[in-house]
Amino acid sequence: MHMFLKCLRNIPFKLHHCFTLQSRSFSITGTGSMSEMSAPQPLKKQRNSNRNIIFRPEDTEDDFNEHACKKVYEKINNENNFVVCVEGNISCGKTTLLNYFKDIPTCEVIIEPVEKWRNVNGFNALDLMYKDPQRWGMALQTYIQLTMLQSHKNSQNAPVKLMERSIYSAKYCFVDNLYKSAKMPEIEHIILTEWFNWIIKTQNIKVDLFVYLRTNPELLYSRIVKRCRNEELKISLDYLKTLHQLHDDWLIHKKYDVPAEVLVIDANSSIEEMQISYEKHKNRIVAVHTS
Ligand code: TTP
Ligand code: MG
Repeated sequence: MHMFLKCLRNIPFKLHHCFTLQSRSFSITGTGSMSEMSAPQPLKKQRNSNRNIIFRPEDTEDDFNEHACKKVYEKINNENNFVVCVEGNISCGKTTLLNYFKDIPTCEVIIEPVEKWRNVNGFNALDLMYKDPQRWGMALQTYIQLTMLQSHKNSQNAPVKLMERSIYSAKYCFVDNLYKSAKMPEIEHIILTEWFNWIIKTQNIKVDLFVYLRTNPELLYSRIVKRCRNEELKISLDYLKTLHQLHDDWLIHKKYDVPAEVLVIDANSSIEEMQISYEKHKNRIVAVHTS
């Protein structure tokens, strides 16, 4: 609690912000930092069902990000738990971004359950899928859909929950790609889609912001070769280009449902340069200033 209050003291308040931690609620209004504020007021809970999609292709990255940032603050103002899903092609740096923010006290980080996919009671479902997608694509994607649902539904223990991927990218990018590339029979695609639609309709999956780490497939290919995850040695540049297009179609061209704002970050730089970019976007992603 002490750490949390210390952290709140440094938040710049242009708007009205509300956070809840465990049973305590705070409402903070004004234009200075919290240290200049009067004692915290009890939180009046408000709900906002507005899920506007705000990206416009003509926006520059900064225009767009400013717009997204305003929406993010409005969400935090209206709902005191905030969920961010970090998206992007294989090896674009999602885990690295999550690790970078994991020590912020107001932030809870959920790393993708890829280790579970590599060990399903002793079976490596990821490896099986790469070796024979026609045979094992359905099994892997069913399991991924389950584990992503579990990550979404885990109780939230901090004001900001930062997740690697979402149930949406598993469906719109990976499941649909298997089907479109004739590696998944139609009946399996229909069944997975029915499952997905039912989950979305009934399970109240909350996402407030997608952070899209957009990276050139050529660069991803060289990173995948370097990091050398055994299962992924079969990945081709063409596969990465197709997935890149699907992420763009979903998060930029909005060809599929995008149930939250999208913040696009160019992720083509070195880790050191990316850290500068994370700092630049920190307030937008985790909605706190700790510096
Ligand atoms: P990613 O979900 O892209 O995770 P990553 O750890 O590789 O990415 P980053 O370096 O940015 O943190 O992929 C993990 C592996 O799982 C990868 O081989 C692709 C595969 N995968 C599927 O086959 N189907 C899916 O639905 C998902 C989400 C991943
Ligand atoms: Mg990862």
